[in-house]
Amino acid sequence: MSSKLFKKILIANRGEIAVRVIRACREMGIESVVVYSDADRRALHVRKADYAYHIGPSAASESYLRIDKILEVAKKSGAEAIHPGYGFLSENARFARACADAGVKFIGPTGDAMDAMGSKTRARQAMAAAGVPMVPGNAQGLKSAEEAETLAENIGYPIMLKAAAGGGGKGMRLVKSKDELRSSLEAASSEAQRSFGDSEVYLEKFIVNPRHIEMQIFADEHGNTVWLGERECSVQRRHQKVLEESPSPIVDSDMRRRMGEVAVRAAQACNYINAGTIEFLVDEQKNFYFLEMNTRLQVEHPVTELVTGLDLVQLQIRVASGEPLPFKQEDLSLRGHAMECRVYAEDPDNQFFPSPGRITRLISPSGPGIRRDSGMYEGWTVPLDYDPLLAKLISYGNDREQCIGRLQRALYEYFVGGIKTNIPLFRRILSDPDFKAGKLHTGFLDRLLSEPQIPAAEHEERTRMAAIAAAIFATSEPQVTLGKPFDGVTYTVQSHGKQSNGDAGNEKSKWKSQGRAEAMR
Ligand code: MV4
Repeated sequence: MSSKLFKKILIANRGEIAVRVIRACREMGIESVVVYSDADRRALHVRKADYAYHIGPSAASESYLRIDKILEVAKKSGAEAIHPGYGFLSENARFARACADAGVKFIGPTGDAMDAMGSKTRARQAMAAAGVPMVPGNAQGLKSAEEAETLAENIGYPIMLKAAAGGGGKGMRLVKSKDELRSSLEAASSEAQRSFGDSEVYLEKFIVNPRHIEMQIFADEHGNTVWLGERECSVQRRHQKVLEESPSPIVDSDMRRRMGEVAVRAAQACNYINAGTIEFLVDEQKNFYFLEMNTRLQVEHPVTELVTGLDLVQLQIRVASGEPLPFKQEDLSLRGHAMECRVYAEDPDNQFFPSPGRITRLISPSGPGIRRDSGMYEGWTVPLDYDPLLAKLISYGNDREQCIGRLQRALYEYFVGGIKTNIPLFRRILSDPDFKAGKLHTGFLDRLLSEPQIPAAEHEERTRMAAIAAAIFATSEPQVTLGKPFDGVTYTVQSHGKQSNGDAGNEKSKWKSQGRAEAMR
């Protein structure tokens, strides 16, 4: 089977995803080549790869987005295939075609499949033809305000205007009544023109408090397409995902199979190959509607890996080298629960401003059910030039409760010094009653962030008191539990018999108590 596999792969990306692909290559006995910019001379992916080539200045437009430079490195290094990761050139149809023209295999779908899904109106037309359920609306660009008024009247307000070329909420407008329609149409259309160079706007019924749930699919070059379960991605801020999990707390096996079959049909409708994701909006009655397709491996792929037991990056490489999928739909089973926190270099106490700088101290969690996909290391300086995703902390458990418990525990172990990260935000999310009950929608995080939180000073004071109390009690009691000082976390101290014999002056036991007190923080 492995005789046809590539010998050398170029990774056209950086950060944790470049490291993730290097790991897959190494496990498969494939050599890895990476590219890097000025800002990334000391980046982790450069240190971990077998070969690294400098391709230009820090600005992505002068380095990671330069098709010519990347293909030149492919040629020079003798790489037979390119993995694009996510972001950068991963969904660029021109790049996929340029790779094909240069005789380098693009590890992903064809440029034609990307184009078919790139425009939302075109995707809606193709999905309608394939019988994929969609939010009521139109599939052509709006030609006039009169046309928009007639369509909106038929669908019923509130409606949503969306840019055909859109994504990430740009060029999107909620319209509650007819008298807002004209001005919103103008605003959406000029924002679309400014953002995407394409003013085309269409219209959909507005879904109240939707969930964002997506289905992973995989297709080989031999006509086999499978679905690999869903990811619940409703915990978002400004259209940026913050936490994802699989399975979704509201999807049962029947709904999962129906969503999976629809997703496979959607993929087949555009002759899709390799890893892809169908995004759905799910309303409060659990109806699901096609939203868009992501034609790449996604940031949150690890949660699917953990519940399926598959290595999606290795599977991408195998499929790109022409191998058939090594299983059928009926061979797959989903087990347990997985959850991912996206650790960003940003300050949740200061409007999530980016927090670049040197990582002076790094203490990373591990232990049962914990996986970390990280692009940082102690002593490294986080650059300002790129997306601030530092690492992903992923937990796995037999069920959602165990998964959350392990993640909470790992978050308390995590310490990143020198810069601000959003780690404290996850502690808040995971202890929220609605979150724990699985009551999520796309407005969940905005609601949480609008509520007052326990002031940091009070939190620190409680933690400090707990640590001091633990250190004192540790010398006298066999085991002390100090209630719940914060967020439901119990501070427990294990005491050893030998230390509790009143030998307070013993230097060694004093050090040990301090060590434990420190560990409580
Ligand atoms: C919607 C919607 C409600 N109704 N469409 C936002 C980003 C874009 N990809 C789709 N988005 C939405 N489309 C209809 N017809 C609500 C959203 C939406 C949203 C969707 C997914 C994840 C987070 C979101 C946050 C706000 C709004």
